Amino acid sequence: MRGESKPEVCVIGLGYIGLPTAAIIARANCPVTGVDVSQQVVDTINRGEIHIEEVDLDGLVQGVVQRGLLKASTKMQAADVFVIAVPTPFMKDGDHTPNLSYVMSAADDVATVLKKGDTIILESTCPVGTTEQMRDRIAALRPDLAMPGLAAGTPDVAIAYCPERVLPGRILEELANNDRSIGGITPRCARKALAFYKRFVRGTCVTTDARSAEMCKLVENAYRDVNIAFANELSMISDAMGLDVWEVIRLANRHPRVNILQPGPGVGGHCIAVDPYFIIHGAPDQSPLIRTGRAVNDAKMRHVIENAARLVGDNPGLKVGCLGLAFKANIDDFRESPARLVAATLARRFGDRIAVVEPYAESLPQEFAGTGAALVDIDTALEECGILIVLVDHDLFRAIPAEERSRALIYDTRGIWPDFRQHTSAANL
Ligand code: SAJ
Repeated sequence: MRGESKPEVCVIGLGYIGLPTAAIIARANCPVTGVDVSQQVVDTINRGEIHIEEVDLDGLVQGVVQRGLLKASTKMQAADVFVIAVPTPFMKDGDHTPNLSYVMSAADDVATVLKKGDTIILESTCPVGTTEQMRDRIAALRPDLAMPGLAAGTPDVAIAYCPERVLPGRILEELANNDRSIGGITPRCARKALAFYKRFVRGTCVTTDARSAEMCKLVENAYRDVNIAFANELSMISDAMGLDVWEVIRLANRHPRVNILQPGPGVGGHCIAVDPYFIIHGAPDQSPLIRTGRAVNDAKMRHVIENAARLVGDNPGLKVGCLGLAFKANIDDFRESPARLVAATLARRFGDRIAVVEPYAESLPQEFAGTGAALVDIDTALEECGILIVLVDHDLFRAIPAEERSRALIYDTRGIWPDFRQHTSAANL
């Protein structure tokens, strides 16, 4: 990459973050190769189509593929800048140990084509220290290249950690406009990564060291998790006391320095419910609050299942409409969703009495198979169901007028129907 010439970029991982990132870099006229392990994903993108739902992403990908700026491949390609955006789940080992195998395998692949002058940027959410671990791994594979922070003198490559902080449904807008933390293994690495992000980010890019940038990403999501836990704890206290939690929060939030988040059926998605464990795993004895936040949000899910099961069990003649499967409003993402878990648990227990309404689903997920539960549209649910359980605050549900749901018993875990809140407290179920 010399002077003002456009760097060739390789984005590894073409999922919810990698594909929009690749497309936005390509829009800035940098030639991008997206690399993914899935041949199907690669073929879809090379046709100018997309495999995920995200506002305006289809048109953008189609445009940059047609202009020859974005192509996809299952094979690693040489480039000037490598952006790694692969998943970092945790292991199902009871300890929530971070699983860095995708990151390290991407690093191994990059090492095969790496050359002097290249920049490697890790974007995946990672435990503190991962970027240095990745550097050490590449150093072992490529002893011919001087790595930053290891040898004296100017290193041959730059390595940085630069997390995204975008919200599903607003990814393209937030990728361009949000501020970013750019953490270099050395200040020189941070400057190299900064020059790259300046090409397509309008938000302020703040440089720091790699470990601080790693922790910053985890802290943002743990902060939100702990704050949602406070709201969820208040909702369970309110249920026990026969109070309307949304009314209490609405009143408290009129204080100029109070801003309580909203309770719900638990916390879902792949970030907020996962990232706090990366902090807990790194400092188990120093993180009781963050650990408790996770426990409270999981307890809220069980609390909702118990309340819903009691309501359904106490009214054996009534059909039940479960409204929503997504992990949050107005998106088509059902992974790690409390709504999906609640609905599936009810389906296993109450079989064909359960009807699920999910405007973003074409069929029910596999765990509903054989339960007798059916996917229905909202009008069918309003006609046939004597019990309605609100699990997701999709706009479609929010807009249902009071008279269309006035005959049903309602359990509104999202607080979208203020006129029916008296039914939501456990004391009234
Ligand atoms: N939720 C509540 N009550 C609230 C807010 C959210 O119950 O008041 C629930 C949602 O229903 C959902 C879960 O929390 O189940 C997570 O939703 P979210 O909107 O808080 O967050 P995500 O997972 O879509 O995106 C988060 C964002 N992080 C922060 O807001 C700190 C986003 O900016 C990050 O980029 C993203 O995680 C990520 O990729 O890490």
